[in-house]
Amino acid sequence: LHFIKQIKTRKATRFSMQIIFYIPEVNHPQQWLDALRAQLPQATLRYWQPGDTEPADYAIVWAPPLEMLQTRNELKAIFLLGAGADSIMQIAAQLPAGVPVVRIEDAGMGAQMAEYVSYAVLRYFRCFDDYARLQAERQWEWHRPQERHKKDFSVAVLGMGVLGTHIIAQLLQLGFPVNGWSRSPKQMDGVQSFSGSDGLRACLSQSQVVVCILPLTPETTGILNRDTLVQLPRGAYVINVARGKHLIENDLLELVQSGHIAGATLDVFQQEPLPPEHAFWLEPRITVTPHIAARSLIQLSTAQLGAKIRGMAAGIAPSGVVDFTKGY
Ligand code: NDP
Ligand code: OXD
Repeated sequence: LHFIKQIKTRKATRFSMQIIFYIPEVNHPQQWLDALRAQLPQATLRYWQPGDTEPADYAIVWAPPLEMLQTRNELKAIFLLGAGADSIMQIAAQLPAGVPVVRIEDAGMGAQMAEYVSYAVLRYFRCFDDYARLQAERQWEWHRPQERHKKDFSVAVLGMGVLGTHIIAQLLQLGFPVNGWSRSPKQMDGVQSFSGSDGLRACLSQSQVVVCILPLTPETTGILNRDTLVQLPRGAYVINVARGKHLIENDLLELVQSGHIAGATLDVFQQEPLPPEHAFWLEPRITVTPHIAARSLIQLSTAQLGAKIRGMAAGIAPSGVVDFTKGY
């Protein structure tokens, strides 16, 4: 009987799905592991430690050490715990060839992004940033530039993918005209669609706010720079919720100081955490948040991962596979 049990256990171990998992300690790995185990009770999940070369079917990762993935040709997929694939793309050449990389799609991030951006746009439209400064000076002052009408306060949304679409829907609901820019032209009700570099110029020149929600790729790195930002009308605003490397920070600072850009709300930076000596901290027209525009939510993200992995095990290809040629 003991012998039969042993064979059964061995078989179960051999045939059970093996998943290796890694996120940096600060991101609470245990909470993620517990939620993933609830989603995938049939799987054997382990937190990857240096030196672990035991086989695995899937890897679920955020900011993984290269050593974890480099030689794992046996993987059926690498799942990211976030929407952006830029950091994994940086090590793409060293990843096992042919293993798909799958990112999180929405899973509650769309709603968070829409809230963050709407809040910032309303703040600028209603001049709440000016009132905050006036309060600091104890000034009771009606600040009325000219009357502002939403129809004259267009928002350019760079990136019309999963998250950009949520932002656009919310802005339209609030009554702001939206100009969208994407690689391929889009048909979206109520949105003027632009693409290409001429399209970017046209899109910016008719927008009072620019929102960046692009993936970081070689083509989009540094896309918010002096040349593009001066295409916005004087007094426009910048919101970056994508990646810090989209923005040339000194160019923005100079344009804010010259008055061409009236204010900026930035969630992402060239260097994170933003160094204490960075000029953005002390510039009253720049609002800084610590990369929180949209967090990967544990319950919704693990539910999505569980569904995709169960689907793959049943032969269904997952959505959200990163296109290595496009870089996102
Ligand atoms: P998607 O891949 O769904 O959408 C990307 C969009 O960008 C698409 O519309 C795409 O065009 C467009 N695009 C890509 N390259 C270009 C280009 N060269 N020129 C014009 N348009 C381009 O991504 P998501 O919406 O899911 O996420 C976007 C980014 O948001 C992530 O990559 C990540 O960096 C960032 N992010 C930031 C977070 C934060 O908290 N700050 C949280 C989560 C994500 P097309 O439709 O034609 O393919
Ligand atoms: C992401 C992020 O890409 O959190 O998901 O920035």
